[in-house]
Amino acid sequence: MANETVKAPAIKPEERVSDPASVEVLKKAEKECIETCFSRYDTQKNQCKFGTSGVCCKICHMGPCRITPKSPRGICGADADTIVARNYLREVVAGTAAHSDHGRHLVLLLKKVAEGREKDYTIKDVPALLRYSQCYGIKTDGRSNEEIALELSELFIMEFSSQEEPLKTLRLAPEKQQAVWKNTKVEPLGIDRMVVESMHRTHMGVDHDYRNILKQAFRTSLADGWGGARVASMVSDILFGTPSPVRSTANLGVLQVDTVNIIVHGHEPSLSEMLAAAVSDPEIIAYAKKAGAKGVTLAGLCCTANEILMRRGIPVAGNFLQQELAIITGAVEMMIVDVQCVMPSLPQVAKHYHTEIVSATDIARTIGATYFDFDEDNAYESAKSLIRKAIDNYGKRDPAKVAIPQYKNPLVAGFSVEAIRYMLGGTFRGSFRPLNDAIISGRIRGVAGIVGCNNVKSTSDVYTNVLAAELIKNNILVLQTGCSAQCSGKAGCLTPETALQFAGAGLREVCETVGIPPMLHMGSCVDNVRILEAATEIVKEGGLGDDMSKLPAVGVAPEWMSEKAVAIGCYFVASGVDVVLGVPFHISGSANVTRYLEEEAREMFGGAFVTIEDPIEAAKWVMKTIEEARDNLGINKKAERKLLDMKDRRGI
Ligand code: MSK
Repeated sequence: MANETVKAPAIKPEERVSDPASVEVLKKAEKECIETCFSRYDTQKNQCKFGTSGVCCKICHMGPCRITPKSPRGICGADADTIVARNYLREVVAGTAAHSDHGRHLVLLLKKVAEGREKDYTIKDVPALLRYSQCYGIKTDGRSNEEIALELSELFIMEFSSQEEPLKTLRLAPEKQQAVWKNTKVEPLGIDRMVVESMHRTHMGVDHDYRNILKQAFRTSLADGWGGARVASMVSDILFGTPSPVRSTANLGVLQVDTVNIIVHGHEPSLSEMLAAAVSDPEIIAYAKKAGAKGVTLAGLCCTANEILMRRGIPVAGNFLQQELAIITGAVEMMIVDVQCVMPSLPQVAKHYHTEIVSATDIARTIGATYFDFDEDNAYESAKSLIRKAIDNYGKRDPAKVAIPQYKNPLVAGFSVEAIRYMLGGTFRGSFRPLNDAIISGRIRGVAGIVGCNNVKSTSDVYTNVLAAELIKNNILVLQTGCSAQCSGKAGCLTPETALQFAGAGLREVCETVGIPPMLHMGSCVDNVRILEAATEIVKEGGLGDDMSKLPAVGVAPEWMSEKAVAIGCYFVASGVDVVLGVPFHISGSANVTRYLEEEAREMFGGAFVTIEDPIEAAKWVMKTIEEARDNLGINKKAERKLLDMKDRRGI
């Protein structure tokens, strides 16, 4: 069914997306007149300047008010600083709420497992349970795993509800960071309390001082990074296993023409883990064969993909901007979505094919999607019944509409902090010492975390891939998460074999010795906390300062788009790490807010934001910042900086 409202595209597919699989499918979409986020971007191109500069206030119903030089205050008297800061805090609140609600769901699942109320979920990783329990001083000797898990889950529940006590999880940070948070009065109380208080403070007529509002933004974000997201990551490890290096493949070419293809998309691992287990059940395989398929291919999109990639090596069909494209291959029987980053357009795209969009989460429904009431208490059978429904759709596939691009690349993922520690020193001598020594000696100049989404505002994946290549060439170890890690995976840069060709000599030597790639896939966007965990380990190991703000380390969000990314950026900055944004915040309408986030934050925390929309310029800034940190630490030996030329980049 062609959508006749779609106009001829003004921009070539190659300018919208960079990987060949996406180019191919986008051409198919245009040929079949199917609307995608890319064509809708064309219709939204004259984006509201009041919105992009953050000066539109619709917090009360006297408005909306818009700030201009001629009308510098809204009806209530709020100026641009107040309005921009309030809008910004609300973004941080939404991001924190999203990660933390994900964490809450997992904590409640852990509690049910501990109480023996779950038959299909178990404590899969007992060492993780013991490791994390000991972090909180929970007694482990002589107690059953269930007793320990129950106490840990109850402690985690208190992290959400604590009214007067700061989060206990803050104590996992280096002591200096904890002191900074105490002195600057940004120690968060319970996660839920922070979210509620921030919403209260941004209600009409409450907090109007932009500095006070922005300080609350950092405080709320800490309830995410050193609260809800950190808890989510730890509980995932306990229930589903701590990731360790695993090989897989990425890009739309992981779909297969002769199997039933099921894609899981979103963020939460509880259903996708069960699907990953059930998909190879002999009963399911037999059912698929009876339907005329060779079997069932399960693949992932966005961060649900990362969760099951990291633990099970399930292939990645694509990242954020490929969710509609996956359906347009015509070869997807079912896309099962949970929460976050799921486009409401999916059922609209799916109606051109036989694909069924299934929402398996009551809080995330979309018109046109089937709602499936996933029964967590009978999870395995529930997952199997969903897979059978997908298999039933196989017969409805129209072979004439199927075109799977034959592009996919091998990758290695699964670099949890535990895995990195093990790789650096083995079971008995695992430690971050070899990494610290490599940084001190200058073979590795520093570390960059490259994280975040795709955004239609730039050609997808380009910024991430150019930046990452530039940095490893200059001996900077790259840690990645989220859709950004999937960019590198699709580009073939997440294997030791390919990426080492492009790494600088020092980084290559270390990576070859230890057996790791120079770009490490550390997980989903919730797992950004693993990067902070790694930074904490480096600080604790010694020799590189006693504070994360002193480390030769920078965070970059090249193509970010979600409110979660705003919260993530804030908790990195509040942890002392400079953050480069490839896409600007909606704050340009207030010079004071901009100055606070780009300058004053550094005085408080030792880190700040900078916006650099060009990847080469960003690489130069990261290298400069890392060298300055090395100078300050007194460990610098001058290294040759070599920027990639066009030939190198094309090679990558
Ligand atoms: S899925 S938040 S597009 S990384 Fe985590 Fe990707 Fe960004 Fe969603």
